[in-house]
Order: sequence, then structure tokens, then C-alpha cells
Amino acid sequence: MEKFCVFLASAVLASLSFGAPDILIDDFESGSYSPKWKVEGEAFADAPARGGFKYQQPVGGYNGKYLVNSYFNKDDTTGKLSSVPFKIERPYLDVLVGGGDRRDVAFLRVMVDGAEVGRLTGINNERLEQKSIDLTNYVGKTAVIEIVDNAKGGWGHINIDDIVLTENPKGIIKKTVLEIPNAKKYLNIPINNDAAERVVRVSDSSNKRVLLSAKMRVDFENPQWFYSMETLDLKGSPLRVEVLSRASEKVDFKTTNEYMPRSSSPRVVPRTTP
Ligand SMILES: [Ca+2]
Ligand SMILES: [Ca+2]
Repeated sequence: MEKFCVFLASAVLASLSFGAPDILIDDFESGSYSPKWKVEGEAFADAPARGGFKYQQPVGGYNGKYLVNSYFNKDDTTGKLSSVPFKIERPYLDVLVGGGDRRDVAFLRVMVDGAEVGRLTGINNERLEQKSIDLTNYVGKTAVIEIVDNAKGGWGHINIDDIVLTENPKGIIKKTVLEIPNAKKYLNIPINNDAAERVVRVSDSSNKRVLLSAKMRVDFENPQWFYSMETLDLKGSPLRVEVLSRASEKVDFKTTNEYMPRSSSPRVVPRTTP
């Protein structure tokens, strides 16, 4: 019995420290789509690409020799890759993604029972960057990944590499809740017009009275300007701020008694969501 308890304790410790290992869906280093992917159309060629194609700006940020690159025969080609079904055995999907920011026509998406449960797209940059999809609600279900290029014209392609199921996502995914104990007149939200959109929600500490719930281009590391929102009658009270964040970034909102002037005019006005 004693031995059993020791084993259990060390197993729990191990899982707390390291978590379950990542599961690689594909890094495309076999140099072949077969047997994991069904290929339709022309855009994805017959096999993963070795970097960029002729006339394409330099492609970077992928790992190894191969990636998915739908710029084959340039932007006007279209097509689709569909993965074999797999079981969602970790709560997040990490993906390296680059190419066009054309969410409706060039994207990677996860399908469960025929319905889309998450979608990623590029940011008009050939360099792939780390993004994540939250699959917490679908663990144990069977999924299919579709990589779709229905796009023609400028930035009408997508680049993908390193599709991984993980417990420790590297993209923006973690929900961080901060309590700011004694709010001043303004809460200042750091914005970079080129950053990815994420939902920010500001409320009283009970989370009942909502002052703001909007998608904003928050960037804690390289803000270009601050969106100063008035805390109204919650001034002097605790504020609750909820934001999706990267595991690696320090989430911080400053409150001030002065409005923080914008260093540049925002191109993107924060949208209030219902
Ligand atoms: Ca690769
Ligand atoms: Ca295309």
C-alpha cells in the first residue's frame, strides 16, 4: 500500500510539472500528403512545399524542410486539404500559420461532427506565426482539420506547418482574469493596430456590471497607444478585467487619473460586442 501511494504521488507531481506530452498531427516532414491528407484542387500542389515558390516573397517561420504553401502556381489557384479523422486528446491545437488575412476564403479550421469549432488565418505575412485553437470543450471527440484556399488575388493563399495537440498552447489562448483593487478614473488598454484581435471584458468585481466587452488589438509588449476607458462610478472600486492571453506574456493594465493621449490615430476602432 505504501508503495502504491508513493507511485501515485509521483505520478501526480509529474503531470503537474510537465503535463501530457504533445501529439503531433503533422509537421509535413514526410514530404508527402499521403496518407494523412486528402488533396483537392491545385493550390496545395501534390506534396508539401520546400519553402516558398517563384514570385512569392520569402517564406519563413516554418520548421524543417517542408510546409503547406498554397501559393502553388500563384494566388489564383484554389484547393483544400482534409486530414484523416483523429481524436482530440489534448485541449488545444497549436499551428504555425502564415499567408493571407482573408478569413472567409483562406484558413485552417477544425471540424467536429460536421460543424466548425475553430478557425485560423494568416496576417498578410509570408512568415508563419504561432496560433492556437481552444478545443477544451471537444476533448474526446473525433475531429477533422481542413486547410482551405478558396482565395484568388492578393494574399490569396495560406501557409501552414507544425500542427500539434497540446496542453500548453503557445498562441493567444489563456483566459487571464485580473482584479485591479482601486481603480482610478481611467483604465488604459494597450493597443497595437497590427496585433491580433482578442476579447477584453471589464466589469465590476462581481462580474455583473459590464463596462466593456469588445474585440481589441491588445498588445502588452509593444503598444502603439492606449485606449483609455472611463471607469465611471466604479472609480475607487475593484475592477475585474478578463482577456485572452499568451502563456508567455505579462498581462498588465494601468489605471490613471489622466486620459492617456494617443500617440497615433487608431486605424481600428474597438468594436463593442453584444
Ligand atoms: Ca515542417
Ligand atoms: Ca489561392
